[in-house]
Amino acid sequence: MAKSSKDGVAIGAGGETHQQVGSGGIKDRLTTNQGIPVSDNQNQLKAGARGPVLLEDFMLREKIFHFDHERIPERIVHARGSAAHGFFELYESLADITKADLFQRAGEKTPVFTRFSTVAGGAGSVDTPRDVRGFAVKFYTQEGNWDLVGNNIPVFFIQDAIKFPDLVHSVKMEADRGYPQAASAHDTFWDFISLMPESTHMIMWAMSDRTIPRSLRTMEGFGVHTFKLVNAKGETTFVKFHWKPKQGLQSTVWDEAVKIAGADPDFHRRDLFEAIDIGEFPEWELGIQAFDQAFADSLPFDVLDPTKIIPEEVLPIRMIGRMVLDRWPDNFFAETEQVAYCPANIVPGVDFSDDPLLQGRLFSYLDTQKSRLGSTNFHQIPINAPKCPVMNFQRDGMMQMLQPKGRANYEPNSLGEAGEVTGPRECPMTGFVTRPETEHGEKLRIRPESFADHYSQARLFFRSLDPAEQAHLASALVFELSKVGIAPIRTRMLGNLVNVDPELAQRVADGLNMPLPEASPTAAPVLDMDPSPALRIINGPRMADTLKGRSVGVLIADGTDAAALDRLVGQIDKAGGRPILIAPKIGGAKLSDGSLRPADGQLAGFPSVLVDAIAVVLSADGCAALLKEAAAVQFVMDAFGHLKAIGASDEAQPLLDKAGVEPDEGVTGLDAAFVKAAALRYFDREPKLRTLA
Ligand code: HDE
Repeated sequence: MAKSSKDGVAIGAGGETHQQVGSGGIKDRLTTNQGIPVSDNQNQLKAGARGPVLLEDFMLREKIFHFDHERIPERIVHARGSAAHGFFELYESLADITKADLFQRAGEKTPVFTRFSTVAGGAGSVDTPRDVRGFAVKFYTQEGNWDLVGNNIPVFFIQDAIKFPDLVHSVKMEADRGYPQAASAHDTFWDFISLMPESTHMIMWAMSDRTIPRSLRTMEGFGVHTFKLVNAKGETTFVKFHWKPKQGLQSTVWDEAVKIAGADPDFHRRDLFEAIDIGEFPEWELGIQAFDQAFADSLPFDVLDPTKIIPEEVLPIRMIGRMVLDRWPDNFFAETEQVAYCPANIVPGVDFSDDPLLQGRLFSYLDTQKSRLGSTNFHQIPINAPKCPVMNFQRDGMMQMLQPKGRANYEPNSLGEAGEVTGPRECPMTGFVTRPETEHGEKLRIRPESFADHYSQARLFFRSLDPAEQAHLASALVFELSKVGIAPIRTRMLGNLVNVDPELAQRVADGLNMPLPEASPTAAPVLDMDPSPALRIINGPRMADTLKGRSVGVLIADGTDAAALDRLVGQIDKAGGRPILIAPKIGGAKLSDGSLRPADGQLAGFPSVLVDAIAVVLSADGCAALLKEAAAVQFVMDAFGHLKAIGASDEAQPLLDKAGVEPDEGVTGLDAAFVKAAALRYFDREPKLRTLA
């Protein structure tokens, strides 16, 4: 298969022999795509030094022609993404419930390629809008590629695939004006949502802190739909897939997410790259909730409805393995852009359920790849190619990379030497088998009754959250609906929220300064389910509570105490954190011992939104100078406002005072207490700083 090598030499498909450098050529010589050596890559061919360009300049024409076609259509959704290579390692054999090859042998590693994405924005949009994140994993198993194409939220907006184009049209840039980019805070989205009560549960998640993750490394992933596992005896188990980050869960606060968008539009991409680069490999555990039909029947909702979860407290998650991302792609376009995920890519031992959203997806992804990648042969692109043998009689097509030998391009055939069949053959024993199941019923365009409850789990989610998260959620609704110009849409949304929780609806109505309407009609009674603490980020069982893999911005200036700085940096390193020195000038600051300490970031271009905690290590003179720098005051003010830990030298106190820092648990000296404090955020601080709904 074609590969791209580290040194930038493109190696052709069909073997390692065909290189762009040409046979027997000098390894580093520049050539055209036909292998012709290039003598001048700086000047076009002209008639005279100041004359017109000649049409015969095939080198110019080829180079510009290729450049003109460098872009391919971006994904209609999930256009903006970042990806990495890694592996999945199985903890123990799952042979009792599935015959999938990758789940048979404890300790076995399967290569993966994982792409995270935002949904609404274009490929060039920023990393931190309020948006659902895609979480797509391609497992290159020995029995073919299995794609688990999920999101960082376990439910979806709609129940039926036929509504997907409407949903996506409503959230993307509005049809006439072409804005807003990558934002759900606008009329058409909320118009659609307010008319689609089935979206209410997802809206609770979308307005929660889940959609403003601090890092791709600190979010969960979910397969969303119910799938099936099938064992060697043909027995079926229903299953829901979960990815749980070893780094713990963490989100930003809204004001921070907005500011990151300006300070570093590539914040998540850079974070993933840098984590892998320094060997801090992101890791998730894969868990399953496995259940049978009797269990499914006992639930007050339908497991085929993708707007519902099964709370972990009702059915615990069994961790079955771990995924480690340890290698950045060689080339963004070749891999991250050209990777083609498809929920229909499953392997023997895994199967679909009848979830109507999943069933619709089974068509869409293959179809979309044809427009994006241009050919039915996109599976031959290295990032998409299975790492097991691919043998069949599918032939030809645009961009065919393979050169199959022989006459037989059909089966059955009798073209073998002794008149027997030649070429690959089907195998009823090892091939993918769909388990026979009896289906009957009239052809109908209808939603099942069992999908009618649109509010109980929205209520469950809201009531399960920590009070700080509830306030964020309510405030996000106020923010988004305040951007909606058509007032009746807001009123309709408030009517839906009354069904979720009257108190939430009242808080949002107060935040909008609008009267609370009657509850909108419901198709089924709203249930009070037992809260599920596992749904929380803040104070939940998976909240990030370590400095490992996180960054501390250390503000220094001329005169900073060298010994105190070294001590602090040592402590941060020891805790597994990443100290980032920030000074007024990138060349560094002259410390108390006369040495020049280079900076990692320049204060004006490195606001504190880019780090997880800050330390301010200043001398009295250094502090006096920084009191006149808006960027320094803002650095501290934002860290405080974003509920981060602040460690400071005594001499830095005037800067803290000017930035409005008030003492609390998260404000410390530069001793060991700071490193401990730096692992957390201080949500108790928030009500003192901003009015939340
Ligand atoms: Fe997708 N989705 N989707 N989706 N989706 C695409 O496929 C679609 C849905 C998801 O990193 C597209 O290759 C339909 C749910 C991810 O490349 C497209 C429906 C979930 C990615 C498509 C859904 C997802 C996509 C666009 C409703 C979570 C990015 C480009 C029936 C379980 C994968 C492409 C990547 C991408 C269609 C709903 C996740 C158009 C029709 C539910 C993570 O085929």
